Amino acid sequence: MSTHHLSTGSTAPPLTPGKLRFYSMRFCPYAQRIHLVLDIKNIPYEVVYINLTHKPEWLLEKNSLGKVPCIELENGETLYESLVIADYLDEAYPQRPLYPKNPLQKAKDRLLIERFGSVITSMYKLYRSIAIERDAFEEALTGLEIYDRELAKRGTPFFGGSKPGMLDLMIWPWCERADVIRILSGDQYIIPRDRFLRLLEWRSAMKEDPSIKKSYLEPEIHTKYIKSRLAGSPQYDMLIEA
Ligand SMILES: N[C@@H](CCC(=O)N[C@@H](CS)C(=O)NCC(=O)O)C(=O)O
Repeated sequence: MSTHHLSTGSTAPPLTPGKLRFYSMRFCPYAQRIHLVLDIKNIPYEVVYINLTHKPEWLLEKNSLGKVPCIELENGETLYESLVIADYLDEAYPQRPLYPKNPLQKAKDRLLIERFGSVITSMYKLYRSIAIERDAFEEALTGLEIYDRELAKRGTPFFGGSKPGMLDLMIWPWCERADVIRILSGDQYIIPRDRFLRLLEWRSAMKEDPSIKKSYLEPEIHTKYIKSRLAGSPQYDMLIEA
């Protein structure tokens, strides 16, 4: 499969028998959630990358919202919305279960996945323009506090215990990108170590996991992509052109 992002006027590549099809965009954090689940569970899949500025006409047939991530099954059925896809994959491919077995613990993990939405909102405010606001940074840090406390409470290196679980994977893409704001706007946007000791240790441990390494990109690369987006022409194919 080509790593080039397909755009308007392209034709949808035919499905490969026995392979799950995943429509993605290399820099989309929601799509990364799905790469992480597929990689950690070792599910065979093929990726079709989508240019989201000049979308292929056929994308709307796969996802009427015109967004990635989206998956297509062998029978042509499609599913979209990262959290829905992630839960589907975890149930449909039972190897390496990602949620705790205990229903209450599972519900609590889901709650923390839902609540991470407010951190995502604050982070997007930061990236909306290069002239960022200190308030949005503080807001993002405040949103992250419950995750640091939760790690302390669990006393394990990952939210999932000794290995990353669904909660780890669903919040990771934004944590991988957390240093972008420092690179864009300076050292006053360093995440304070004394306030986020556990979360920063968790981040170091996450980076070492072989499945997480598969989709990992350095913050400098994310920054380059985000700058291109802020300038009005996202460089989707930046990695293959480099
Ligand atoms: N709630 C969706 C969000 C997905 C999303 O916003 N994807 C962006 C790329 S990062 C997208 O496809 N944007 C294209 C558009 O909105 O037209 C999910 O969780 O999957």
